[in-house]
Amino acid sequence: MTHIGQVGQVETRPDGRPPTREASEERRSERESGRRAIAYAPEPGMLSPLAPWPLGCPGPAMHRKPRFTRVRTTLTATSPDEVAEGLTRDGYVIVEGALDAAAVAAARADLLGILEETPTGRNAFEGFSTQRIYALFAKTRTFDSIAIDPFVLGVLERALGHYQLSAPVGIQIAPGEKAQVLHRDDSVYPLPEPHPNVVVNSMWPLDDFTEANGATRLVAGSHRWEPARRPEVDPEIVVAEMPAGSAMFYLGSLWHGGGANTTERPRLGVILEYVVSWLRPQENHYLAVPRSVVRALPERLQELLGYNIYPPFLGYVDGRHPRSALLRSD
Ligand SMILES: O=C(O)CCC(=O)C(=O)O
Repeated sequence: MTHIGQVGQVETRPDGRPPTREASEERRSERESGRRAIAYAPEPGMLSPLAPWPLGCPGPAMHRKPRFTRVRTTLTATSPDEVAEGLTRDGYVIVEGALDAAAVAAARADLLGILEETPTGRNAFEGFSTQRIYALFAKTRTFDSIAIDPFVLGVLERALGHYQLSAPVGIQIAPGEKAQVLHRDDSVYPLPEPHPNVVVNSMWPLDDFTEANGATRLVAGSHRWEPARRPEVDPEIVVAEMPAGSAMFYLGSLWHGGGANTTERPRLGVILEYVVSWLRPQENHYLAVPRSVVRALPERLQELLGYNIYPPFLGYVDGRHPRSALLRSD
């Protein structure tokens, strides 16, 4: 495939330096008013906003310590059709060379600046040595063109039909971080199993992902498991080792998790998670991304951030298409 995020498509400053963060003033005031991090702090025993099991509970895959057979992945695809076929068959697909080196460098530079002001995780699921950049589209313009790239949208159309962004998050796993509990991204939705695909995630590594630095771990084929099966005993774990600039697509029903980082250097990647338009996205983009920022985005990205309807009229605002809310001054 062609490079998705070529330099020309990534916004740069007039002098060619890495992208500015248009929302930096917004962020500063958000930080000062304490609004930046997710304000919801559940009590132990309550449902975590990020894990479908009570906080303090080890999670479904940890009740019995799994032993892993490690397999390195070699799956690659070059067209949305191939990716869609791979998702159906294996639950995940890697596309190498999706971003060129300059796009990776620009994205890294931008996110590294944001990470300087980003806290580490508050629970084992987020990762106590992991930083997560939530509200990504309020903080960087680096992923605008990637989120709406025709290749990416072609994959989503095939796998989900009508979709929107759910959870766009930068994830930096620092040295010493433990492996994240295996989980399914779509388990936040209380849907009976089996159900059609409702979530597709994409991982954009900005460092080479290796087993040692915490490459994502996947249980290949687990999206086809019978309901209630858990990866408790000898799951065959695929380690998604891939060069920076790759794109990995995986279904929300695939068991997976971030790996442990046993190296001396952090591992940076970005997930752009999408969900069908008839379900609530994980992040509330209306509140996460200021309307002044959304107004300046490409229309397709506005739609993916929720300024759209699921036909015929799910999501209307005052009887109108939600795009009309962007035209109002309030
Ligand atoms: O960072 C990774 O490799 C995966 C993270 C993940 O699955 C998650 O946080 O839900």
